[in-house]
Amino acid sequence: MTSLQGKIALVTGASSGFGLAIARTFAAHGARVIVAARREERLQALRDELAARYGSEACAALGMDVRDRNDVRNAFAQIESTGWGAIDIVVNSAGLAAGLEAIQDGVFDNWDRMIETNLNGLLNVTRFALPGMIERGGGQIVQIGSVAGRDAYPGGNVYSATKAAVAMLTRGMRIDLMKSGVRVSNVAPGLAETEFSVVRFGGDTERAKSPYVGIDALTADDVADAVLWVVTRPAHVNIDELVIMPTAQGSANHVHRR
Ligand code: NDP
Ligand code: 8X3
Repeated sequence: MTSLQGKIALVTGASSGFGLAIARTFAAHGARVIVAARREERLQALRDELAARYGSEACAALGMDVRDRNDVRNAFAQIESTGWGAIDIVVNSAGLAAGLEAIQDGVFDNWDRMIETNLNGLLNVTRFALPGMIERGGGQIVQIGSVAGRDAYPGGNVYSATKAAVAMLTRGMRIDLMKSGVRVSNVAPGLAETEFSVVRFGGDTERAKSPYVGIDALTADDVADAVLWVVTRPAHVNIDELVIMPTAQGSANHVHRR
């Protein structure tokens, strides 16, 4: 097992859901975490929380819109200049679904947000993180994919396409990076109750409950636990893909509700 003690981990999407739980879990296991997202007030609160528990060097907060390449470039420059540059682990958790319309009713803005965040955003962060990892002879990138990237479902069209792209990108990265000592993994969860559906349904909190009715959905902590396992394997072990679903979910399309 590889210890996280003293390792530096950058977690995007850390203001909510999986990213938040992953940041807390990593810090609890001794990592120093850089937490990134757009809602900086949430990041500051998380930084204060982790500093109170684990010391002032446990966490750094970094406002960043992953879609904006210059923003990401500047954020990495800031990481470098403040002594947090030797990043060992990146978890690309920033992402979203927007809408659930059939393709013929698709909303262009929603398509753009999903593609720009889930794919371009993940690429931006990964591209700026990799040179340092390669120079240091190792590191790990963990993508948060989805079971939606394995199966299509009604209205999931563009969201599923972004997650299928993440899965294929991870496979391509593995081949490009296998000489470098850098590990790459795709963690693909099923239904998990976070702010994901609130975002998908544009803030409609009632509708956002509907995917989780009659099922014990995954929690963000379940996913953080899986990611912790992925990043604590010995250095010669790469978990290429890890799929995690609620017991009552058989695929992106098959859910047993009570
Ligand atoms: P949440 O909505 O709870 O969290 C999403 C996070 O992404 C937030 O921290 C948000 O922060 C951040 N984010 C969104 N857009 C941007 C952006 N442009 N720049 C920087 N950060 C951004 O959802 P989850 O935690 O559930 O989702 C995390 C990932 O897991 C996503 O990729 C999602 O697709 C995936 N996933 C979710 C599943 C689920 O059922 N919940 C299942 C499978 C995969 P902020 O708004 O502050 O920028
Ligand atoms: C999120 C899971 O099934 O809502 O990626 O698309 S699902």
